[in-house]
Amino acid sequence: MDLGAVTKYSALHAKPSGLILQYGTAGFRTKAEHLDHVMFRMGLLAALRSKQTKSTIGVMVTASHNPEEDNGVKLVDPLGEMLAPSWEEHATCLANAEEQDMQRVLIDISEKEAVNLQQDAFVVVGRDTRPSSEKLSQSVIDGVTVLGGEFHDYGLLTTPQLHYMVYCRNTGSRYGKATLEGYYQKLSKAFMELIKQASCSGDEYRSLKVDCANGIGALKLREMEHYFSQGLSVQLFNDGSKGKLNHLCGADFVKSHQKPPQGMEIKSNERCCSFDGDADRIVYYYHDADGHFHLIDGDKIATLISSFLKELLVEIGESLNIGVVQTAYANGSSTRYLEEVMKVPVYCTKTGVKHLHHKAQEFDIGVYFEANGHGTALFSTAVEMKIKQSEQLEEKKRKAAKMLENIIDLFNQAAGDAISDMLVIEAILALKGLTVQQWDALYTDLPNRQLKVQVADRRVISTTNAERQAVTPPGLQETINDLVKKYKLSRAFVRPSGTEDVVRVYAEADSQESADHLACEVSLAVFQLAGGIGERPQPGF
Ligand code: 16G
Ligand code: MG
Repeated sequence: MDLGAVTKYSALHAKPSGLILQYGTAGFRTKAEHLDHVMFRMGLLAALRSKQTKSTIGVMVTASHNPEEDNGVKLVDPLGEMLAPSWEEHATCLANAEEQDMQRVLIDISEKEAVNLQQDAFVVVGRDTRPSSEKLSQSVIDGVTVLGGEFHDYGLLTTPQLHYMVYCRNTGSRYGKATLEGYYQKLSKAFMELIKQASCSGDEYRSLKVDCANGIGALKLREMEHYFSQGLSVQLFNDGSKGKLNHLCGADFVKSHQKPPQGMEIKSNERCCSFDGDADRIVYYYHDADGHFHLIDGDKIATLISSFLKELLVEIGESLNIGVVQTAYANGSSTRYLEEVMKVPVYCTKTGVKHLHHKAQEFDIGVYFEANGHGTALFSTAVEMKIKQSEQLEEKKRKAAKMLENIIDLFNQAAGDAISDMLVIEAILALKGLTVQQWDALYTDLPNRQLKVQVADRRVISTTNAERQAVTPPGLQETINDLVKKYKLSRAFVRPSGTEDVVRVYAEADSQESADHLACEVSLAVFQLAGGIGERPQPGF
C-alpha cells in the first residue's frame, strides 16, 4: 500500500473536519455536498474488501428515494449481497477519520481483516441520475486506483443492475453475462417464455403504466422495453424529462402518502406501478370505478408471488419448503392471510433488506418483501436440482418445472429489483388470468398510519422481537400496550430510523380513524418518554 499516495490523494478529497456520518441501513446518505471524501474512502475500502475476498466488489452511488439534492454510497459484496457487518463498522471508521489518521485507520482495517495487500483488486461502479452522482463516482474510482485496484465504470445503472453485475462476475457468468445487454436478455427471455404459456392473454394483461420517479428506472426500462414489447407494453411516466427526482412521485411517495403520483393520468381499473429513485422498489395501484385509490404494496406482491410458487411446488409434487419473510411493517391482514389461508410459514425480521435476505436464504424458496415494495425470491440449489431431474417427469409436472425455471431466471436473486419484480408480477397475472382488482381482493389491508417523532437522541429507544417491542426507555412498551388495547384489531410499534434522525411510529387498527388516533397517541408517548424535541405530536397531524 503506497501510503504516501493515499495521503496525497486524500487531501484532494478532504473531509470537512468534525463531520460524522454513519454507514446506515443502506450505506451512507446525506446532502451530496458532504460526500466527496466519503466516496473516495469507500473506493479505498472497496479495494481492500476486493483484495480480502479475492472477488469483484460493487460500489453504487445513489440516495434511492431521497431528495435529488442528497446522495449516498453503498458497497456490494461478492454474491450481490449487502456489505458484511464488520465491514460496515470499518466503513464508518474510515469515513469519519480525520485526514491525519487516515493511514492508521487503513492499516488497522487491513490488519484486522488479514488483507493481503499484494492481492489484485477489482471494483465495479454504478450511479443513478442525480446531478451530483457523476463527480462522486469519479471520487470512488480515485480511491480504488490509489490502492492499485482496477475498476469498471458501468456509468448509469439501477441499484439492482449493479448487484446483478457483481453477482455475474463472481460466479464466472454462470448466473448471466455481466453486461446490460446480458441483463436485458436474461430477464426478457424468461418473461417471454413464461407468458407464452398463458392461455388468457387478452389485451388487458398487455399494458402497464409505470411511474419511474424521474429516475434511473426510466432510462433503463426504456432501453429494455423493446426486448419484451411483444409480451407487455409499458407506458412510462415521470421519466425525468421534466420533473424532479422522487418529487411527488415514486414508490416511496405513493406508499407513504397512500395516493397516486403526480404526472400520471389514471383511468379506472388501469394497472399502474411506481419505482423508486434507484429502481429497487415497486408498488402497484389502481383506481376503481368509483375513483377510489387502491394501493397494492410489497405485502400483497409477496402474497401473489408466494402463492404462485407454492402452486408450482405442489404441481411438481415435491416436499421443498417455502417461507415468506416480512418486517414489522407488514400489514396484519397479509400475515394472517399467508399463515391461515395459504398455510405458508411467515417470519419477521428487522427492517432493512440485508436482514430479510439473510432469513430468506434458509428456505428452498424464500420470498421476502418489505411493505414498501423492496423484495425478491431466492431459490436453493435443491430447487435447481429438482428442475434438472424433471425431464423424467410426466408432462404436467414438466411444465410446472419449466415455469419454475423461468421464474428463477426472471427474479434478480442478487437484490430486490423493480424491473424484475414487475415482469414476474405481470407474468403471474397473465398466467393466472387475474385482474388487478382480483389480485387486490385476496385480502383487505387493515387501515394503518405511519408517523415520525423528533427526539434529542433516537438511540434511547432500543427494540427486540424484530423491532416489534421497545425495551427502552422504561415504561414505553407498557404504555403502547395499554393504548393498543383501546382499539380493535390493533397493533403498534416504534423504532429508531436507520436512515434519518427520527423515531418512526406505526399503528394499524380496524378503521382509519382508529389507526390515526392510535398512531398519534403512541407518538405522544414517544415524545414524553423518549425525550421529544420541537413540536408535540398533535391529533390530526
Ligand atoms: C433503507 C433500506 C430499506 C428500509 C429503509 C428503512 C435497503 C437496501 N434499504 O432504505 O430496506 O426499508 O432503509 O428506513 O436495505 P428507516 O430505517 O429510515 O425506516
Ligand atoms: Mg431504493
